[in-house]
Amino acid sequence: MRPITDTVNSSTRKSVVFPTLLGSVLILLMMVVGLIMLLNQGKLITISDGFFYKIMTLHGTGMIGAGALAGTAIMYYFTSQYIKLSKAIFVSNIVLSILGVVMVLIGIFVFDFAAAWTFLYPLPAISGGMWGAAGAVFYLGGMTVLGTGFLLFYLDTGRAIIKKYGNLGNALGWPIIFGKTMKEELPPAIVAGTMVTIVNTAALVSGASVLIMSIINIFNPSFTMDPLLSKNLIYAFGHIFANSIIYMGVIAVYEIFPKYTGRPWKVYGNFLIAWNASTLFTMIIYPHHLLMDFAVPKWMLILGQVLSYANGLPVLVVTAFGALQIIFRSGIKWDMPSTLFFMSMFGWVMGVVPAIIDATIAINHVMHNTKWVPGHFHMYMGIGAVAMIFGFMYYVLKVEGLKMSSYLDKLSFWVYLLFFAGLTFSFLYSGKLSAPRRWSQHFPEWVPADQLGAVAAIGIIFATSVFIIRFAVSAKQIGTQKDEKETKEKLYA
Ligand code: HEM
Ligand SMILES: [Cu+2]
Repeated sequence: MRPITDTVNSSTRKSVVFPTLLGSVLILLMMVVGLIMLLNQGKLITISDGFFYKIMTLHGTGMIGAGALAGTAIMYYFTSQYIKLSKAIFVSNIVLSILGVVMVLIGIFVFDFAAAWTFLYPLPAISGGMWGAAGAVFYLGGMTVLGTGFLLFYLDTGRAIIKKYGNLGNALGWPIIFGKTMKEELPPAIVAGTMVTIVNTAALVSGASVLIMSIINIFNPSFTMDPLLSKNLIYAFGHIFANSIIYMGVIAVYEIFPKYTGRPWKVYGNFLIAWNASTLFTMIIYPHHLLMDFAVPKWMLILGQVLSYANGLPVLVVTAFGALQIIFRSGIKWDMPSTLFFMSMFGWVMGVVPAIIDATIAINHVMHNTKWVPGHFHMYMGIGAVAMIFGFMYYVLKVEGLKMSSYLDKLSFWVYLLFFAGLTFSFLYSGKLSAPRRWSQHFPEWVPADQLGAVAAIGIIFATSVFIIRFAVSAKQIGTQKDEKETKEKLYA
């Protein structure tokens, strides 16, 4: 069997364990929260509406935050082989994330904040008596602290990339696109990492500006802002930041399949053009969240629709085809990391289909604000992005030569895939029945789909627990081996 190794040093390997584990445990807890929401919508339990909106706020915020934290661990891990990143900054992001999460939790559970992760202005300040200033300030402040940690991380990666490649254009392969050669080696991991660095810096700066303006507005209501501008800033932030989780996860896809197949993944013209296009489009297509806002200029909405088609596809195609080419007749060994990563691409491809449907203005007027919307993003988030995080956990066990699978893990893989497909199907089906999203109470016609979703959630929670326990029991041993040779010997044994 081919040995699977990388050139990540043991200290870096050790430092990704905690954020990956923290991210995945938070994801597990948020899944339980999701189950509670479904049980309530499916009339199997009864929680108050106020509590529903609190946990809905928690679930949306927590999933994206936890996914992004684990995503930065993946990005840090693989790009550290090519650029010199600051471990202190990586750790600061983790510390600030924890602080931010605690503030968000206080805002929600101590002071009853429940305006959803979208914190649309002026809702945080005008809650109709549901929560006071303290709840909003803790929540918005917590988000600002979280965002600051991530911003530091991306500024550091940007610095390290520029140090090695001279500028970000080089790291996006502009010389190669224009037919020149580059003296530095340009791995796909760096191209993807550069894209994420650019788009997330833009996302976090827009997010921070609207968060801070909202906080000022709470303390001083005479300071107001244009609600439509604020919505634009919020969705620019939310759209980009959520999508970046997949783009960070894809870094692992580029790194791992070559190791499994012995075939290198080289950058080439169309690959680079795809990533450059996505860099630009990811930042400007967020108006697809505003298709129902008649006050938005029409040209922006059309741009949102057209470029949404153009956005995800190029990178998806170069990634999915690239992977298939590498895998085809390679004699790849299908174990936990390789199957999870393969599934993640499948989930990503599948999830983009209903997403594109929803980004079509004519259809959006009918489907938007139905459960169709959470249906599509649960598909590429759950079967796509989050599966990449689990794949990464198994990969780290594998390079370390630690025990990685038994029949239980393999069973959990299938349970995860089938039940997550079931969950997303139940959401999409609710959408078809016109069940609105974000409603605590559902009409009897919508209830069976919610109950099906709840059953699916239980399977997902079971499988996810198995993945996490597998990683957690061996976590202490990761990064203790000093010598790469030793790892290899273990792998051959
Ligand atoms: C067991 C797995 C999961 C279950 C049972 C679940 C359940 C739910 C439910 C019931 C909703 C509310 C739907 C509605 O509008 O009526 C929701 C919303 C949401 N979920 Fe999940 N979910 C799961 C996994 C995930 C994952 C993996 C992610 C992302 C990484 C995620 C991100 C979100 C987001 C962003 C929202 C939107 C919240 C909002 O509308 O403000 N969920 N989920
Ligand atoms: Cu979007």
